[in-house]
Amino acid sequence: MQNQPFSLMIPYPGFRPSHVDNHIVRHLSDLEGQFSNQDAYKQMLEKKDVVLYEVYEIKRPEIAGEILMGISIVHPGKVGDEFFMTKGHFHTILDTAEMYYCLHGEGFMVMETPEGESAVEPLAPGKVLYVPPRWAHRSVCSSRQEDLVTFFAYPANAGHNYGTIEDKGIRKIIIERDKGIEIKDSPHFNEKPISNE
Ligand code: PAN
Ligand code: ZN
Repeated sequence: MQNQPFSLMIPYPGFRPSHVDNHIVRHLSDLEGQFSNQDAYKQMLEKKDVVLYEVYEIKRPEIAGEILMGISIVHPGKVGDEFFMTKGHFHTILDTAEMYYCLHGEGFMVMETPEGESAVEPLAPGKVLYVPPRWAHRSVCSSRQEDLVTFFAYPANAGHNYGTIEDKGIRKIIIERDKGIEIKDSPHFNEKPISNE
């Protein structure tokens, strides 16, 4: 791994970085139990295990002092009324922040602390979002046709804790009904994982 200064391009309109070390592709099946309408989830999964989002990572040593960065692309779509989203996580080292810069699309960052505070911040091109230490974060794409594309950077030793959200869910959900886009309390927060049977 180089220890000289380096640069890369994030070309418009594809947004795939010119240098990528790791391409993560997450499917519907990776978010089992996370969408509130489990019947809609099952029906959709029976048809096709669609790709919900992709992450292009630029690797660095996962040690204090380094920064990890990359591009996250959440595709448009819904499970029932609920928009496609990332798994969402706390950082394993809770006291680590993250910054996001929205490059394309429309969406939201859904955030919460272990103490139960929650926040939902709209994302649009040009917006920089600072996720402070201790706040879990999940990106949601709310466009009908366009990907939500964000650039992110965070301390390389942060680590990811997915288990808390997998087990308890997250407090706020983003849905679309006749009235338009709504931010709602999740009906399933803090329940046991929703069974898929
Ligand atoms: C981002 C996220 C990325 C995918 O790099 O990892 O948006 O979301 P999930 O990790 O929740 O699947 C980040 O927040 N890293 O810390
Ligand atoms: Zn993170």
